[in-house]
Order: sequence, then C-alpha cells, then structure tokens
Amino acid sequence: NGHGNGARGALIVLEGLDRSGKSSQCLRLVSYLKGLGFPVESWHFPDRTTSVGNMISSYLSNESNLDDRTIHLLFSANRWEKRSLMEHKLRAGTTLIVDRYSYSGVAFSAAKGLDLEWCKAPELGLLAPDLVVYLDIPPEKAAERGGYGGERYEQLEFQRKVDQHYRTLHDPTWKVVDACLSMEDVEEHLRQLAKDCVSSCQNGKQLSQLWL
Ligand code: Z5A
Ligand code: MG
Repeated sequence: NGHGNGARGALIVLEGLDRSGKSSQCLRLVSYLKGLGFPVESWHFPDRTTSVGNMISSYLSNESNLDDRTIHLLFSANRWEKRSLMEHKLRAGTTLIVDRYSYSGVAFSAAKGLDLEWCKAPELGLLAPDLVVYLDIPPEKAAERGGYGGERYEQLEFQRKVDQHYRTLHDPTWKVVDACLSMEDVEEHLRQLAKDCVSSCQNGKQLSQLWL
C-alpha cells in the first residue's frame, strides 16, 4: 500500500436517510484522505453499472416492478458481486468510503413490512465495516432539502419507517453524527472518525464479516 508496510485499508460506510448528505460527505472525505496521502476510493451501493444494478435502477425509477423479496435479494446480490473486489482492495491497502451498504438494504425492505431477520440473512458473510457513520436527520428536515426526486421510496411517510428500522441496526461500529449541522461541521466530525478508523486498521485491526 501507499505506506509500504502491508497494512490494510479501512471499510468505512456512510448511512442515513435520503438527503442526509451521504454523497456530499463521501466526496469530501475521499478528497481529504487523498490529500493526506492515503490510497482511497469512493464506492456507492446500489452500483448501477452492473447488470444486476441495471435492474435495480429501472426498479427505483419506476420503469419496472418487482416483488419486494425479489428486489431485496437483487440489492444484496449487487453487494455480493462486489465482495471479492472489495476484499482485494482492502487487503492491498486501499481505504473504501462506501455510500450506503447492507443497513440500507435491511432498513428499506423492513420498512415495507418484511421480517427483519429475513432481510438480514442474505447479508451474512459480506465484509463488516470498520466504521459506520450514521448521518442523523429527522425525516421532516430531510424532506425540506432540495426536494425529493421521482424515485420510489422518496416519500416522507416511508422515510419515517426507514428511520425507525435504521435505529434497530445500530451496533458498536456505529457513530451517529448530527446531519443538521453545517456541511463543514459534519465534514469535520467525519474527518476525525475516519482518521481514527484508518489508524486502527493500519495497526492490525482484523477484517470481519457481517452479522456472524
Ligand atoms: N436502497 C435500498 O432499498 N436497498 C439497498 O440495499 C440500497 C439502497 C443500497 C437509491 O439510493 C435508493 O436505493 C435509496 C435507498 C435504496 N432510496 N431512497 N430513499 P441512492 O444512494 O442512489 O440515493 P441517492 O438519491 O443518490 O442519494 P440520497 O440518499 O438521496 O441523498 P444523500 O446522498 O444522502 O444526500 P446528498 O445528495 O449529499 O445531499 C442532498 C441535498 O442536501 C443536496 O442538495 C445537498 O446540497 C444538501 N445537503 C447535504 N448536506 C447538507 C447540510 N449539512 N446542510 C444543508 N444541506 C445539505
Ligand atoms: Mg446520495
């Protein structure tokens, strides 16, 4: 890796409701870490560039309809198809900043009424993040930002349910950041959390698997 000591990169995930600022903050964090000389890449799920991702994209834009369990499994498959590349990059020393991951998968599907444990099952064995930053914003505040687009799920009532399900998923790897702060203040919190996380991975923290 960039520091020549064989240390692995960190798997850092940003989660939060629609319009909580994930994509904006991922970009800022990646350029900050690059500036410090760390090898780093920005990733995003769903990855709409694959054939599975294409099906997801057409579902989200309401061009196709799929059964709730079917689309759930496609979102999961979209992470599985990237798993080996993800592991390869991390072991080669690259830190990955990932915009949405399994938590989005579970929170959105559970918000439709699917059983939580059923939703978690296909995620078991994916790589576990070293850090999950939850950008915390009340659904009403998020709805005021820039207005929702026309995609499926972009409705206040539904976002309220997603919010509740996200809260059941918090575990010790989660750090909650108030997403109502200014962009710059959120960014500052993220920088600190990410730097600490990257150091702990360089100092030998092991990669682990989700929910096992
Ligand atoms: N989904 C799923 O069901 N299952 C899965 O497994 C996965 C996803 C992975 C598409 O995801 C949908 O897929 C999503 C969940 C579901 N549906 N919903 N809802 P996506 O990641 O492609 O969604 P997106 O539309 O690209 O991103 P986003 O979540 O809507 O937004 P964001 O990335 O969190 O926010 P942003 O684009 O950075 O910022 C939004 C606006 O707020 C923008 O105008 C900013 O300038 C503004 N902003 C950001 N931060 C601030 C602060 N701090 N103050 C003021 N204004 C701010
Ligand atoms: Mg986004």
